[in-house]
This record gives sequence, C-alpha cells and structure tokens, in this order.
Amino acid sequence: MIDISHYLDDCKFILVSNREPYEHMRGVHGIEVKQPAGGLVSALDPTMRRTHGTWVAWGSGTADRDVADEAGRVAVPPGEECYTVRRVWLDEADVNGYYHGFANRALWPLCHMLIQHFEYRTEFWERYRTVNLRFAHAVADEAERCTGRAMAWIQDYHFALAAEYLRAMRPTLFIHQFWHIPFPPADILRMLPAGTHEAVLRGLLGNDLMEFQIDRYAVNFLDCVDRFIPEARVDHDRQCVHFRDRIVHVGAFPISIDVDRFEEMASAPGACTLCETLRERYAKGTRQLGVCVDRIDYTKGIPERIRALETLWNESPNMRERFTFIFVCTPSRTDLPAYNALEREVTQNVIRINATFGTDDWTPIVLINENVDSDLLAAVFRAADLCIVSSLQDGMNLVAKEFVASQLDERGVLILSRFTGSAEEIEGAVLINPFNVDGFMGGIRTALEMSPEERRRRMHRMRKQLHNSTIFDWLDSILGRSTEIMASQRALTAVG
Ligand code: GDG
Repeated sequence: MIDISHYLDDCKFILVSNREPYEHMRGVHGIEVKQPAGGLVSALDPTMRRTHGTWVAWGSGTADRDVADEAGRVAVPPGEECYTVRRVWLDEADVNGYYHGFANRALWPLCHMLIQHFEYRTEFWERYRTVNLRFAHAVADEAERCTGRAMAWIQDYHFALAAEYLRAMRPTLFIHQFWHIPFPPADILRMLPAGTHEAVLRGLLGNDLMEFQIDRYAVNFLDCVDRFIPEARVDHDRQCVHFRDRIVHVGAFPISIDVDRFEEMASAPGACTLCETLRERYAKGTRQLGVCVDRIDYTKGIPERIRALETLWNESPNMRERFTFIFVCTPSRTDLPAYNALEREVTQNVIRINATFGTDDWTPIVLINENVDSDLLAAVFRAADLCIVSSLQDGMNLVAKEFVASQLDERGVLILSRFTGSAEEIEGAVLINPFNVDGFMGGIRTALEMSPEERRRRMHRMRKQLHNSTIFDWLDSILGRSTEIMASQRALTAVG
C-alpha cells in the first residue's frame, strides 16, 4: 500500500465512480454494510482512508438513504469514519438510461469495437447527460466545502461528460480521469450520432489529464480529437491537446493488482489444501488443469474459447482426457438481454461438450456459474497448469495478472489474447488471436506440451515484471503525474 497524502499536500481528494465502496442494505438483522468485491475498491479504500477525502458514487444500496444526511453524505468505514461517501441518487429511469442504456449498450460495445452490440437511443443519451450533470454538481459541492484546493479523479466511461460540466462550475479545479476500457479509433467513435461523438470528446477534454491503460488507446483518443474537434490543437508528440486556453495532457497508465494480497491468499493454509484437493481431483497423473475466470460478457471471448476447446477435442482425440478446464463465469449485467443470451449459450455449449466427450473418469469443462470468493480464486489460480484469457478486446484484463501473482509454484502457462492491454505489458505468455480457431488450438497445444523448465522460466519472468508494476505503482504514477501538472499550472498562473 502507498501513502498518497504527500502528493496531495493540502489538496482535498475527491474520487468519482459509478459504484460505491460501501453499500448499506436492509437485511433481516437491520442495516448491513457490504463492500463490493473488486480490485478498484480494495486498492482505493485504504488510500481514501488515509486521505480523508470524499468518494462520490451512485447510492445503490437499499438502506443508503437511511444513513446518509440531506446531501447524501455518510462517513465510512462504519465505526472508523475515515472518509466521506457522497451518494448521488438515481431513480429507475436514470439507471436504465444512463447506466444500462448509454454506458453499457452504446459506449461499452463501441469502445470494444464490437459494433454488432451497439445500440443508441436518444433517451439513453439524454439520461446520461442528466446523470453526468448531477454527479458534476455533487463534486462541485464537495470542492466548495473545503477551504483549500481540491483534486477530482473521475473513473471510467460512465462519466464521459462530467469533467466538462465540472470545469464550467469550478474552472480552476484539477480534474483527471482514468478510462478503464479501450478507446476506439475515429471510424468507430463516429457511429455515435453527429453531435454526440463530439460531445463525448469535448466532455473528456474538460480534464487536465486523461489517463488510458496503454498507449494505443491514448493515440486513438488524440486521433479522434484531431479529426472531430476543429477548435482543438493536438500535439501528437507531446501527447497533449490545446483546448479553450488550457492544455489537456494524455497518457498511458497501465492498471495492475495488489500482488502481495494475491500471494498471501494463494499461500494461506486453506488455499494450499484446496490446491491439493483440486490437483488430486482434476490433475492426476499427466492430466493438466486449466482455469479461466470472467464476468459473462461478450467482450471476454467465452464462446470463442469453447469453440477452440471443442474443435481441439473433436479433431484430436488424443487431446481428450489430457486436461480439464474449470470455467468460473460470473453472472454480470443480467438486466441486459445480450448478457442473458450469452449465459444461456455458454451453459448449453458446456453441457453439449461434456455429454459428447466426457467419460466416467473425465469431465472436460467444470462450469461454475456464480461469484467465487477471491481467496478461493487465488487457490484455483495456484493449482492450475494453464489459464486462458481470450478477450476479443479488453482494456487491461486483471485476471491475467491475478493468475501470474497466484502462481507461487511457477508451473502454469498463461494463454493470453493479443487484444488485451495485458498482452502489451506482460512478456512470457503464449499469445493467441481468439478469432483464429486454428491458432487458438495451436496455443493450447503449445501450453500443454511446454516443458516444466520453460514454464518456470516464463512464469518467473512474468512474476518479476508484475512485482515491479502493482496497483500501488499505478496509483503512484498517476498521482505523481497529476501533481507535476498541477505544479506547472500554478507556476504559469504565478507568472501570468
Ligand atoms: C474493466 C476493464 C480492466 C471475476 N469473477 C469473479 C471475480 N472476478 C474478478 C476478477 C478480476 C475482475 O473481476 C475482472 O477484471 P477484468 O480486468 O478482467 O475485467 P472487467 O471487469 O471488464 O474490468 C478491464 C479493468 O476494468 C480494470 O481497469 O482491466 O479491461 O474491462 O479482478 O478476478 N472475483 C471474485 N469472484 C468471481 O467470481 N472474487
């Protein structure tokens, strides 16, 4: 963990995300507090505790209103009260339009270039604007409450317009934004109606610093601005945009995981026992154990992975019984029809494959269709000989890094889609193109046949890299860059 307070000096830290770090829920025993699982919350909650800042987010818990004040503020964590959560209230129509609608049915597929899933409705867009404005008001109010300076850090594609709105309310506030998913090339972005794609770009140009996972997405963003925003001047070499008398800096800041936490989980006594049980059950003798973990999402390439496995077992009978795959497929965005259809398709295909190839002694795919505790995941990652990440597009993909962090015995091979941010960072994986079924099968064969020495060499290298690039390094580099820019802005103002 890092202490970021030295970056902030006297500056108040305001974090903005769609999901909140603590949800108050009505339960049978009264109000219960839930902390959603996820890398971002587990990395940023300890950080927020030290900064005593404010986390602005959608108040989604059933008892959230009961514990918040009139402005939607509540001190967290319960009993410790280190920082404030400022809840923004959304009704059902807001959630449908802003979140399920524009964010998840329009921006999500476009940014992943999976345009067959792209849906645009004017109503979605209108709601997205209203909700972004509401969040901007909440942040502006938080900035107003502090006597000194403030810094707002916005997370993700749910808030493409918030920075511009906020800039209009608080012109001197330092605002930056991390975009967790890919940023598409101009020809894809312009599938948003005329006026809308420009509005998205102008919205993001409200930031002082725009942060992407990898350089390619930063370059796409700059190209889009160059092409669609005539009043902006793009400096491709310095990766910045001169816009409305300001400079918007752009850069790549690859996100990572809390590596120590995964190592600890994977080495806990319970994990060691589970690891042995899994190997005894699924990886006896020369049989190998594979694992994959995804939210059920069409970007993750789950049908493509199933197709590669099925074709391999079909065309190469000697590959049957060689390995068993544990598929952890966590239900996600179940309010959207495309996600439900995908879940059904995955289940049906797995049932068919197991019925076709399975024997008394061998189940080809073990499907786990529910959320699994992180410490169990770490144990499964440790037990595995192979892990497949086959995303069609993925901003970064943390599963790849979690697998590497949990591989304490350095026996596993990572089979990784070229179209993930991770593939541009991690050296040592077997890279595949999930659209190319023959190449995909080749990747699986290579992994299965790799010698223990080669596996260890590759995994060792990846683990070393990962230790030098944890989620705390990510935080450190973003805040370091932000304070640098803030200092140069102050110097300019002083001269002016
Ligand atoms: C977005 C971007 C980017 C999944 N099932 C379970 C579970 N998970 C955890 C994984 C991992 C996380 O969810 C998924 O992270 P990813 O990075 O793979 O993907 P997205 O959710 O699409 O995240 C992505 C990320 O933001 C961060 O910037 O890398 O590109 O799309 O941590 O382990 N965790 C538990 N049980 C499950 O069943 N505990």
